Amino acid sequence: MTKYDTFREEMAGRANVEDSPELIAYYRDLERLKTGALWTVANKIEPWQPKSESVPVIWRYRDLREHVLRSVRLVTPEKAGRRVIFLENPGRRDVSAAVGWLYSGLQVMHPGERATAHRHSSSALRFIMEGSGAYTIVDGHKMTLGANDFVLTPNGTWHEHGVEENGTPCIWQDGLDIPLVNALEAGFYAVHPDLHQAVGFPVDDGVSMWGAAGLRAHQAGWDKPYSPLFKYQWEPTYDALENYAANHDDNPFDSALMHYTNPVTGGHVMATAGASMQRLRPGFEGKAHRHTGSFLYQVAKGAGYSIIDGHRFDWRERDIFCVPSWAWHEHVNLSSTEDACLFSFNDLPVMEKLGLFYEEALADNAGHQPVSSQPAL
Ligand code: GTQ
Repeated sequence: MTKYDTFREEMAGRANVEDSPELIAYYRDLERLKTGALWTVANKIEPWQPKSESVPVIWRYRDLREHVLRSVRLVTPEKAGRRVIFLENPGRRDVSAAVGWLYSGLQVMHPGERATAHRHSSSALRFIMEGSGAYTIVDGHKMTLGANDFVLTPNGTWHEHGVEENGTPCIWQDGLDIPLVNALEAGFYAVHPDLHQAVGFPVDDGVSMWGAAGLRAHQAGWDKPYSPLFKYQWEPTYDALENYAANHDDNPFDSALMHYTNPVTGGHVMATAGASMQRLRPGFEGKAHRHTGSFLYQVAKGAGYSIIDGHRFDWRERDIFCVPSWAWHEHVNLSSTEDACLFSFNDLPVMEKLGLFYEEALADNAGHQPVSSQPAL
């Protein structure tokens, strides 16, 4: 844990220049030369500590679901490319981000529908919310998908999604690093020359090659910068969490938290995005901490609430909420008998690789935030 506690909220040593007629004339001259005086912007561009433009938001599934389904009657996947309702953080409308530099949306498909294959320099992931018969094809590997399954479509891979004829309407959450890739001005996009790709391997072959815990197939070789295991199924994930929770003490902030990993490296699943599943034991009341990195959570199981920057957000299954960078947060499982599970994805690989990960626990008030009586946005 890195503690970064040297911030001071005083102006000593910081820019503090008052305007004068001469200075204002000077600034105008500088502006004409496409320049500026640092002391007019220094305090803004070098904040004492991370200052997220994103606000904590909860997207409740009971509000969203009917509108997601409504889009089925309004547009086809062929015309829309992707039939997706994206999540818009009020502080990040300019870049279509759900939080920080992360994009997210809810994609819906009816039985028999499929979207064309494409690839892009953004990395993508999906978390299945409801329905049966959904599949995705990633570089010729077809995977069947059910509720709470987690799937990768890493940057540069051809991918397409669909729902089998005998399936039911399917909804899943997409997560992508589109805002980050665009901020870095590195966004490429291509449609597959044949519009669809051939399935080149047995269905779900990746799970049998890479998905066995602690074992690696003799023939397996991999040199790409993302996990070769594209699909992480719910049942083994939940089993692992239950087993871990039964044999280890609670983490004070996260109860039992496990990260989806690249089986080759043990590290994050993709170069720019990490993902986790956590189990909050019955009655768990987490303490508050904060760290850099942006997080989007989906409630995979149960009900509870999170306090994020002093606002309480009550959640239940399928709700999605975000925790902006450096926002205090603590999670609570309301049930004294049932566990609650939170899926989340994040930009931690980026923060870690760039040496920008910082974390601290709330020291005051026994580690809990005071809760505002004002509603969140
Ligand atoms: O399926 O790759 O929600 O490219 C937004 C952009 C999904 C996708 C989205 C995308 C995709």
